[in-house]
Amino acid sequence: MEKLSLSGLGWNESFERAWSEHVAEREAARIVAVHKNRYLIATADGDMAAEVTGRLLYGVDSPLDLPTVGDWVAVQILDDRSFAVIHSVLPRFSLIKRKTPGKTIDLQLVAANIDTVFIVQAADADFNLRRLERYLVIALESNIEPVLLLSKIDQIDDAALQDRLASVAKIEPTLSVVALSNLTGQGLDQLQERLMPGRTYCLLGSSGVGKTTLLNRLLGEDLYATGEVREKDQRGRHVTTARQLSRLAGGALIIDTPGMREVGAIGQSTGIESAFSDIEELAIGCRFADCSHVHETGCAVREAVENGELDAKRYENYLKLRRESAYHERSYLEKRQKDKAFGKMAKEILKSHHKR
Ligand SMILES: Nc1nc2c(ncn2[C@@H]2O[C@H](COP(=O)(O)OP(=O)(O)OP(=O)(O)O)[C@@H](O)[C@H]2O)c(=O)[nH]1
Ligand SMILES: [Mg+2]
Ligand SMILES: [Zn+2]
Repeated sequence: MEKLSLSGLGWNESFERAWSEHVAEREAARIVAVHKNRYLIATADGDMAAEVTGRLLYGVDSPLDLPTVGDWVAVQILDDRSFAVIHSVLPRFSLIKRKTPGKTIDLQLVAANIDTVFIVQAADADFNLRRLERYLVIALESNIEPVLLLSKIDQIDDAALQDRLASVAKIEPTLSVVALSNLTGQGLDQLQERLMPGRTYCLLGSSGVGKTTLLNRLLGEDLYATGEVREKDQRGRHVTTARQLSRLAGGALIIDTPGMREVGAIGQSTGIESAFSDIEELAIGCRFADCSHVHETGCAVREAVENGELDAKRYENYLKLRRESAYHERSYLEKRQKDKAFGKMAKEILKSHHKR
């Protein structure tokens, strides 16, 4: 085809002006909260409601490409500056994903552009090393620095606390831990010292461990609802129901999330390798390079379990996570492929209808 200049197509000065405005109208904003297809965004001009353009909504390859809390987006702010349209999502430097809870096998975005994950575990009954390992996998899969916040230390005595700290150090010697109580304020200074202006932190943990109570303490006011966990009433279990980004007076940004009922693994082989680096290291000594550490002879990992060098429960959790993560990933990819094949078939049928 012959090349035309834009003016040959009818482009004129007025379009030129409109175009430069059109481009200049894009502003950067950060997603503060998501509710179905509605977003709350923070802009240089304050917070406002926003929606994504139809083009973004229907043009994305997967829902994972739609904005989530913590995302940076390019928006166009409309006339009265109370509403904005989201045109695109900027590349993320990190992304927290998890398997959707329950039987459905799908990926769910938790938060984007996170510098540090605060894994919150209560020092009382909630404390569980195997669950801690699962959270570590989630953080490390995305190369995010994890920090363990051991909450409710007012509920246990010092000997029990030292015991907990020692058991964490045994599985993850380099993991930073802050032991704190929202009740007495103990440990909060230590946490405050870690919070850097402009950095984004994400609170992850079971329901009732005190994530929102902690956020309120950091905010210096009871801005968000907190409450007792009602064990029997599953529906009313979570006090926090939505993910939300808050800005602290010192300039740090912190995302509160609803408690996770289960921490399923999906497509997280890298995270598992990082969270179980001790096992990966032992594996160098296995006779076979592709040793699965399950039944092979000359397996250095199993040998370490047998002689007590590697905790059997940790080893079992490693195998379980590896199986689960791979199984869920396979099912997820199969489902995506079916969806895609269906989409392709639908398009072809539509095309053949048009031809007639
Ligand atoms: N003893 C004690 N109680 C605490 C502490 N922190 C929080 N709590 C209590 O624990 C209960 C749950 O606290 P929340 O902050 O709502 O817990 P959450 O982690 O936000 O829970 P979800 O929003 O459901 O995920 C509340 O009754 C709090 O008062 C603490 O350090 N010590
Ligand atoms: Mg909460
Ligand atoms: Zn092995």
